[in-house]
Amino acid sequence: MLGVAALLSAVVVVFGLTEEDLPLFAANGETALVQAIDNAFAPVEQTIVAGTEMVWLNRGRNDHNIVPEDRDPTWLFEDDVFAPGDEVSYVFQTPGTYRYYCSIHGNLTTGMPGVVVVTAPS
Ligand SMILES: [Cu+2]
Repeated sequence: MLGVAALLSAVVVVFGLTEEDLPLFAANGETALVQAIDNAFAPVEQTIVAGTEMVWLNRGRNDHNIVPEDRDPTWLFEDDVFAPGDEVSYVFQTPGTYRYYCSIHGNLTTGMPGVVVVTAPS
């Protein structure tokens, strides 16, 4: 029995509690929209269920970009600029809080910050 308990705790350590290790949820076919206007994201904060495709649409007259807080290239577009009328999208599969900003018009605290809050499916 002790062996089982030790094994279980080893599994918990291996599949620990960091954000990276939370489960991936498959795309669910739903979309949510954030508009980039001049110069802000609207809404600034968007909450979605994991598996939802986030779409950013540039409704302004300026170019914008989306730079992740952690500069993790696995979830976005760090060096991409999207022009007026263009859109970019990404399916968030892992619950968490994803802060970003437009580096053309600000940083995480001023100018054009945004955040996507991804919750686990119920
Ligand atoms: Cu911008």
